[in-house]
Amino acid sequence: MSKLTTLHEFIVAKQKDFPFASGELSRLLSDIALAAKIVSNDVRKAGLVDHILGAQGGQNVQGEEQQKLDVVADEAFIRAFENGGEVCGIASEENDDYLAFSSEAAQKGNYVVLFDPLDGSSNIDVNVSIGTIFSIYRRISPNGTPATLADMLQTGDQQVAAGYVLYGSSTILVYSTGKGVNGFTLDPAIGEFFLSHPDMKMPEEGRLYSINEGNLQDFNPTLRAYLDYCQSDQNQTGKPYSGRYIGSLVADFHRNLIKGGIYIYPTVPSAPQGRLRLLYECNPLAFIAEQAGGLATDGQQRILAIKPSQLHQRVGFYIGSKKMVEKAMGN
Ligand code: AFP
Repeated sequence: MSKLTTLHEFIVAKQKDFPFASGELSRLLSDIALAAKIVSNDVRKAGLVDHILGAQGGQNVQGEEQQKLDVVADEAFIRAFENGGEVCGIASEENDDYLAFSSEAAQKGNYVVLFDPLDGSSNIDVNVSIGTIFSIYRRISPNGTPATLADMLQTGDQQVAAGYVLYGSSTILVYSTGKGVNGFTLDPAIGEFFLSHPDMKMPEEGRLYSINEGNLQDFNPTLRAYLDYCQSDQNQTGKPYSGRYIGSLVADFHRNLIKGGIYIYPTVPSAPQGRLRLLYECNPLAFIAEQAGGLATDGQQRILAIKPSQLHQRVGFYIGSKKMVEKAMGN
């Protein structure tokens, strides 16, 4: 039997690859894995809690008010970061403003984390895959002081690590520290992540396209022409591509990463800046995509080169197999 590699073993073995090999980033990644296990456990119970145990006026079995799962996930990750000692502040999809941790220990942390605790949360009630997305930067404010907005508003190219957790038919954690992409599947029986997808590469070409075609009338002519190409037999495969849209970015991205494909959420009149958030949805996935040989743009420029001006900034998003993204942009 070949030896299994746990996430912890893998993180420790790769520690020397990090630009600042003090063990801090390793511990932070382990904190993320711990929070992911807690959230995975909550997600697995969501249907039970919402529809059976909590059917009485939104209360749980102890008579306490049920919290929404995205709030539960947000709190689990914040707790892990605040207690870990490596993170001085966070920004999350769930909170209007960023959070600078107040404890002396946390202010000595060298990292900030930006994350979406539960993306695709409108899918929870219908038992469809959802995910957590995270992005890690070194702080630029002085160590020992509270985290600042400038720590949060760094360009995606400055990320030191990024990743996601997909709560699907199994729970998988995929991350990169800028030296390739690796995926780890959770064994729920023993609560351990094992290396299941080493050195992930995104195929240069694919035949899956993921887009909300309900917005078709609002797409720009270049994008409409690309969709015509996808649906015709004039593309490089000689037959129409397959449309696949889960409406859960992490799940759509993960499938396309493995099989080859493109996910597009363009700017449209109902979302003139785009729908997805630059800092904690697009940047981390763009980092993973590029590390796996794929490409991510806003339709014009690389996502990772965009200088953010706001915490919850939205952008158009084209991500996936390199040649497909280039073609969709009209190149
Ligand atoms: P929710 O978290 O509100 O479900 O949004 C999910 C999401 O951010 C992303 O995961 C989907 O790909 C995208 O929005 C779906 O948006 P549309 O419903 O407009 O297609």
